[in-house]
Amino acid sequence: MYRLHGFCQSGNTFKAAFMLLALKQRFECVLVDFMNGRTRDAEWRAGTNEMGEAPVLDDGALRLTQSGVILKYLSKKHGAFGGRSPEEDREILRWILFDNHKFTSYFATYRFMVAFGPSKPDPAVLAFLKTRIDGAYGIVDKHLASARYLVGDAPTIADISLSGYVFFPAAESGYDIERSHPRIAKWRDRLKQIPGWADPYAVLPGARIAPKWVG
Ligand SMILES: N[C@@H](CCC(=O)N[C@@H](CS)C(=O)NCC(=O)O)C(=O)O
Repeated sequence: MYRLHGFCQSGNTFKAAFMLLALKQRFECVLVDFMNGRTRDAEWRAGTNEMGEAPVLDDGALRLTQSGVILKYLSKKHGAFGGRSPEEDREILRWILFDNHKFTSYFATYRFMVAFGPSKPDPAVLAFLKTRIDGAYGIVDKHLASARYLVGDAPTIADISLSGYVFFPAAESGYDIERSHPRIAKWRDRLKQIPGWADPYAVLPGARIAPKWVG
């Protein structure tokens, strides 16, 4: 059985969980107590992930980190969600790189600061991040004007990667994609139809936290 290390606020962890659910694979969750600094712990880094990040996936003795690597590994191993040609394979990588650099990273940072951060965020930092989110979300929203999925005509690991954070409640980020990016909202709703999909808070470990600084 797979072991997925992560926590319920983590959309990056959800990317791996969504893939495992869609593949109908059983997995056990290992809570990473991120909110109390676990990923900064030297012992955790030495034993689990030198990069100090969740998710981490164990497949027996094999330990994988970086959601993109995990998705690619699972896609190859189970022969699913990998696209239908070498061209689609390259496109998938292109979107996963864009996701890790821009689509997920700014949004995840913004949401962490406004929902779960230890102190009231600096408005100038939030304004900067919001500009970066608007840029990345605008690009994906435009792409989805003529496509049901990011690559090809069926869901791939590109969709699973970019959707990691779009299933969380808008109240956590104050970012209402139904209003700001309706094509992303519709794409999110299509992805929810993939058999196996479940709400991140229903499948990932850890306690829910009420948003702290939104508004
Ligand atoms: N590119 C990484 C990002 C992972 C990531 O940033 N994970 C967050 C939790 S959602 C984390 O552990 N952050 C620790 C830190 O930035 O110090 C991936 O896709 O796996």
